[in-house]
Parts: sequence; structure tokens; C-alpha cells
Amino acid sequence: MTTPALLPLSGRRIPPLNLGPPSFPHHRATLRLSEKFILLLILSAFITLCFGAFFFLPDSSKHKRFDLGLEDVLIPHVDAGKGAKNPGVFLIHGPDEHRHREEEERLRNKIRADHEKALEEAKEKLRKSREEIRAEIQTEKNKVAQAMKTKETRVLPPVPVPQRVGVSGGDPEDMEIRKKRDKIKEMMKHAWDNYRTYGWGHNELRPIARKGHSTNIFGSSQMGATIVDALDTLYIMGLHDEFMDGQRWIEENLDFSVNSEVSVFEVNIRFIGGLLAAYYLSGEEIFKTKAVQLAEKLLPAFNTPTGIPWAMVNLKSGVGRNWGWASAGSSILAEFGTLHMEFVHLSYLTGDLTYYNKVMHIRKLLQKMERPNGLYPNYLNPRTGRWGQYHTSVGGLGDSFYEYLLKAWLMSDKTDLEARRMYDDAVEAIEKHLIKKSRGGLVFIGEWKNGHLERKMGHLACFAGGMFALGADGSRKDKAGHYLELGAEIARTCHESYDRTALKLGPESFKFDGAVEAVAVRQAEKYYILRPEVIETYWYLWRFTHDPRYRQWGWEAALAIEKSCRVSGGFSGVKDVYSPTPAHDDVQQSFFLAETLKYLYLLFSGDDLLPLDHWVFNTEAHPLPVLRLANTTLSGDPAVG
Ligand code: DMJ
Repeated sequence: MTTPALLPLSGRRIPPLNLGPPSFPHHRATLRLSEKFILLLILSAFITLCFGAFFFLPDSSKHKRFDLGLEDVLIPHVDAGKGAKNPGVFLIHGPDEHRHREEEERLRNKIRADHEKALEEAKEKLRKSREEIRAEIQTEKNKVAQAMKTKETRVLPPVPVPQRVGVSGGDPEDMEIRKKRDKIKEMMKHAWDNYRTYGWGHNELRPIARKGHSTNIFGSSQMGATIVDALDTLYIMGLHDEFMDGQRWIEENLDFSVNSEVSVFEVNIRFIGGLLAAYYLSGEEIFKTKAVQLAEKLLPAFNTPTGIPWAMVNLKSGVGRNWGWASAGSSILAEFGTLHMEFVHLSYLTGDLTYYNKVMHIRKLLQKMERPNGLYPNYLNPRTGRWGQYHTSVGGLGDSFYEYLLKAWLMSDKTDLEARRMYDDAVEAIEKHLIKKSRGGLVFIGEWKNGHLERKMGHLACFAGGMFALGADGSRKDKAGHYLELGAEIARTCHESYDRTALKLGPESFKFDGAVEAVAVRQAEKYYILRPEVIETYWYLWRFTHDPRYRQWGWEAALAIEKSCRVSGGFSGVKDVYSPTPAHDDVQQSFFLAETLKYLYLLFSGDDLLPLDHWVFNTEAHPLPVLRLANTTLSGDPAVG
């Protein structure tokens, strides 16, 4: 997923020079120092030349600069001088020639003064002895280390913590339903216990090889993704020993100061979301502290010319980049558009508006952009602020952006009307251009690609059934009934995609072409990797309608998973849902414990477990409380729900 650019952790701090360990040969350190100063001098001369050349260019060429129109955005926390080639590009623009000249003159003077100052400082440094320089560098290093330490151990301010409403219980009265729920809990135990035995501390489990597993989204280190992702499911299922075990591992081992390049989106939804949910459910401060420590490590990803974050960031160096395959180095809508819920909670819990401002900046920027047919393309270039390819999807690459617009509104106790408006506009465009009915009467959501509609729907897009149902209340022109119905249609289509397979499990993506309806055609699309979206939609529909068909369909899926995915070392995905003999992919995804089993458990629980007027689920099924100040206590400790 692209090319790295070296960015410092914060806009102003100068990273200390690394002189190596004390045993490092003296002459090498000396050589490196003098080399650095020579380089500094050459660099100064080069910069002076560049600026000189710039100011001698004819005026017209100076004004052909890309204007992102960010003047009135909350925080242009963008260091234009670093990633962008034109410093000040966001500010200098307008018809007033006189004002321009004055501005240029002012800039020229400033640059001159800065350069003189830099040269003076360099000369001053060269006059000092090597020992003095070494000592100064060491002091600077110590200062930075101290500042980082203080940041990591800082006690967060007490804030009103929302009441913990319905964090346990939900016991069904009906014995049959209770038995089904117990079965889901047993499946969770099986998944967890095997991970505990064979994969502990690794990100995921290989249930057949019986060892740890990881993918590039988690970088190169063992960050215990399954532990963090599973915590809240363990909590609501009442698996307290297991929860405590996970908590201990997090306290003792979860460390984010690692030289590892991770996906900003995945770390946000799984780790920050998981830690925040564990905090809100249990009230254990450690989860909040860890969530904030991790969030600080993600912030350098936003150091791009536009403030649209990179897809990946190195947790240690803060260097960010994009996926190589994403439309000429673009960032992805479903990634940079799926940070809002967690970041708003981070600002709420820390009293630090940085997080809030980062995501609001993204929103403001998106609002200003033209949208083809009112649809949001999946790719946006973080350097130019322009859309990449005009592909649009409610499945992979687009999905949770739409979800987070709706959930931003719900999480704000329905006060974030801007988010609701954006959601309503987007859904209207989606209905108009992407939603179709097949010959056989199945409603599906296609994808816009290369100027036409692809009649193909991904498993990921099946979450939209639940989203439409969740957004029905509060919809425009009182169309609640319509959106509930649309959600139900999507649920039916996705159920068909399961029902038309040999294993009764849904393929990764399915087509609607002529006689082909809700069936995967290409071999590469026939796999099922324990994904939750269809069951998620059943659960939302169940909550809003109490139509028994959703419990029935959910149970069918649970049995199919049990039959084809369960192995003695855990649960595995399967490579072809149309083949009656399952071939396993040998991966137990962390979202299986975070989402699939949680939604199944909730489907067979009463509505008083995590009621939807108090909790909003992030895209990884981590429940975060609605932030309404009237519903909080002031102690800083969680109130008894
Ligand atoms: C999960 O990590 C999240 O639901 C995400 O939004 C999309 N994909 C996976 C599960 O399929």
C-alpha cells in the first residue's frame, strides 16, 4: 500500500542527533559532527538559492498554486513547509496586487533574517569545542527523553464518565434462546482458550498450525491484537477470568514504542476502539491510558500537506506513507473517514482538542470537495487534496466512512447535525446511483467503477443493512419506514448469498449478472474469513423489528461456522464456500472475537444488554457511550449502571 517521507514527531521539535552508545569510537562521532555542520552550511546556501530563484520568477508563475481553500478550517495543523514544496501555499492567494507585494516583501525579510540567524548559530557552534557540542546535544537529548517520559506517565484529567448502562446481563427468558446464547459463549471460549494456549501475545492465531499469526496491518511486532479486540466481548459475556488475564497482559506487555509500521485505520478501530470500550465497560484506568498513549503515536500520520492522514505510520519514527496499490499514492476514504468516533472520545477523555480537530479538519475538507453524482470516491490524494480514481463503494474502501457519519450524529446525542446532513446526502446519492434490484427481486448495492455500475456486492457491504436500519429514525421527510425496509432488503439479499452456497457461509463478493444472483463467480471471491457484516445486519434488524427470522438466520450462520470453521485449535476461515469439503485458510481473525461472536451473542440476548440509546458501536463492534453531559457523574469513576 507507498513511499515514505521523513517527518518529525511534532512540527517544531528538532530531533536530537544520535551519537551512538558511549563505547562508540570517538573519531567516528567527531567526523559525523563536522560532516553535519558542513552539510548544514551547504543546505543553508541551497535554501537561500532556492528562495532567491523563487522571487526572481515572473509573477504569473507564482500565482499558479494549488489552493485547497482551507482558510476557515479549524486547524490547518499542516506544516506546509515540510511535505509541500511551496511554503505558505495555503495562505497567499487573492486579487490585491499591492497586498501581495507587501506580503512578499515581508516574507523576503523574514527569510533573510532567519537565514542570518541560522548562519550565526552555525558559526557560533563551530567556535565551540567538540566536548561542548557533545554536551549540548546530550542535554537536548535528555530534554526530549524527559518530555516524552512525562507525556507517557501523565495523569489524565478527571472527566465526567458516562454511566455504564447495560454492560452485563441481557439474559433471555426463553430457554431455547438461552441455550443458543450459551453455545455462542462456548464458541468464544474455544477461540480465546486456543489463542491463549498457542498464540498468546501474537496478533492472531493459526488454529491448525497452532502458532501465532500476523499480517502487515499490525506491522512487524506482536501487539496482542486478539487480546485487545476481544476484551469487551469477554466482558459482556461475563468471562471475567479471561478478561483479567487480558488486562494483565496489556498492563505488562502492551508497548507502542516499537519500530513498526502499522495501519492507522486498523490500529484505530481495533486497538484504540477496543481499549476505549474496555475502559468504558470496566472503568479500569489502564485501558484509557494505553489508548491515549497509542493515539499519540498515530498523530504524525496527519503530517501531510492536506491533513488527510497517511494509511500507515511507523510508531517509532512517525514516518507515514500510503499503500502502493491505492490510486497513485492516495489515502482511502474508509480509512481516513473512520477515525471520528474514537478521536472524539480521545478529546473528551483527555481534554485535548487535538484529536477532535484532526477529524473535523478531514470533514471540512471533504465538505468543500466536489462529488461526482453526489458520491464520495474511494481515493483521495493527501498531497494534492484531489480525488484519485472515481471508484465508489459502500463495501471495501468506502464502507465505514458512511457508517461513521451516522454514528457521529448518534454518539453526539443527535446534536452533530452536520454529520447527519452529510449522511443523509450520501445515502440519497447511494440510493439513486448504486442500489438496484436484480431480475429475481434481490436488492443489492453495486459499485461505481470506470464510469459504470458493477453489479457486484461485497460481503463487507452487507453491513449497510444494519446501517440503514440504524439511521431510519431521524431520516429526512420522515422516511423511517422506507429505510428500515431497505435495511431488511439488504439483509435478505445477504442471507441469500449465504444460503446459495454449499457451506451456508457467504462468499467475499457476489454478482448479479443475468441468471447469476447473489453468487460468487471468480474463484478468488469464494472465500469466507469469519467476517461479521451479515450477522451484524441481522442483529440491528432484530433490535429494530424483533422479527424472528433474524435470529433464525443468525443461528444458521452460527451452525455453519461451527460445522465448517471450527477446528480443534480454534476457528479458521475457509477458501471456498461452494465446495462441500472445507479447505481452511488457517487464520483466526481478531475480528471474529471482536465482532462476529459479539453480534451473535447480542442477537440471542435481551435488548437491555448494551442498549442502542446509550451505546454506539464502532466499526469493529466496540461499544462507545453516547456523550451526553446530563447522563454523567462527576467523580471521574464510572457510575454504577
Ligand atoms: C473489520 O475489521 C471491521 O468491521 C472493518 O470495518 C471492516 N472489516 C473487518 C471485518 O470484516
